Amino acid sequence: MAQFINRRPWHIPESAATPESIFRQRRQLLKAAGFIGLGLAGIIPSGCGPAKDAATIGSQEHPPARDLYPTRRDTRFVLDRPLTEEVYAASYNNFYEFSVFKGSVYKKAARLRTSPWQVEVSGLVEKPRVFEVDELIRMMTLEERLYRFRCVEAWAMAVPWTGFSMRQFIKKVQPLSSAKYIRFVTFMNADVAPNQNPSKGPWPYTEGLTMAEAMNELTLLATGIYGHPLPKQHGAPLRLVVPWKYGFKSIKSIVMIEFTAEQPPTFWNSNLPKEYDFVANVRPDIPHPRWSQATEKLIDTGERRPTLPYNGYGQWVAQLYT
Ligand SMILES: Nc1nc2c(c(=O)[nH]1)N[C@H]1C(S)=C(S)[C@@H](COP(=O)(O)O)O[C@H]1N2
Ligand SMILES: [Mo]
Repeated sequence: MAQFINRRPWHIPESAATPESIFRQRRQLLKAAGFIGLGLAGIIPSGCGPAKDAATIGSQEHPPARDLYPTRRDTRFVLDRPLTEEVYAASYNNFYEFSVFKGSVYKKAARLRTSPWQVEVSGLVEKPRVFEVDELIRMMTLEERLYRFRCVEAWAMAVPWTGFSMRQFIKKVQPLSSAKYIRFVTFMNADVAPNQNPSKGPWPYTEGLTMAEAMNELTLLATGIYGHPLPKQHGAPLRLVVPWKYGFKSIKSIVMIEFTAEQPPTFWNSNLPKEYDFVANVRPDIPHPRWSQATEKLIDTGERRPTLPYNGYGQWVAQLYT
C-alpha cells in the first residue's frame, strides 16, 4: 500500500506539489477574496495520500433517482487519456463554500444536507416552477459521458459523469425568445458552509452561460460520477459540467436556474475580473495574468500534458466563437 501511495503526488505537501508561482498566486487570491488569517499550517494538507474514505464519506443520505444508476454510456465522447482514479477525484476538490484546501473539502462538504432539495426554474421562461430534484431527474434521460476536466489552476482530470444534457432540460422548460443567458445559483447556508460569510465574497456562488453555450450538445447537468450519484464534494445533487471551459464555470449544488436577458454577474468574474473572464474557455495560448496555461497536470499520476484548445472540444464548440 505504501508503494501505491508513494508514487502519487498526494504524498507531497501541497506547497511542494504545486508550481511555486501558482502557490504564491493562490495565497494572494485567497487574500483578495477575504480568506485571511489562515496561516501556513492550513495550506499544507495534514493527511498523506488520498484518503481511502474519500469516495464514500461524501455520499448522499438519500440520493435522488438512485435506481437509475448505472446508466447507458454515450459513446460519442471518447478520451485521449485514462480515466482518473475515483479516489483522487473525490479527495481533491474546489468548493470554496466549505474550504479553500482541496484535500479537506470532501470532509467538510459531508455536512451538506442534499435531501430534500429543490431546484427553482425562473426568469424568462414559459413554465417557471420549483422542482423536487428527484422529479426533475426522472423527467430527463440520464446517460454517462467521459469528459476531460480542466481547472484554471492548471490541474486536470478525466471522469465519467452521469447526467442529462442542458439542451434537453431547456427544451423541456421552454425559455422565452427574450432569454439570452442562463444564470445558475448554488445553495446558501452559512450554518453548514463556513466560508459563506459576507467578508469572503458575494455569496451565493453564481455562474452563467449564453443561451447558445447552454444549448450546445456538450453542456451537461450532472447528477452522478463513476456510475453512482454525486458525492457532496462534487456538487450533489445537481451540478453543471462545461468541459471546454475552465472548471470554475461548472457550478456545484445548484438551487436555481434563471433565464435572463442580460449577462449575469458571476462569482469569480465579480471577485477578480482581470483574472477570470465570463467566457473562460480553455486557451493554452492565453496565459493567466500570473501563470502559463500551456500545460496541465493530471491529479492522479502527476503527468504533465499540453493544454488543448477548448480542452480538446473544438469540433463541438469552436463555431460558437467565430
Ligand atoms: N458552488 C461552487 N461551485 C464550484 C466551485 C466552488 O467553489 N463553489 N469551484 C469550481 C472550480 S474552481 C472547480 S475546478 C470545480 C471543481 O470540481 P470538482 O471538485 O468536482 O472536481 O468546481 C467548480 N464549481
Ligand atoms: Mo477550478
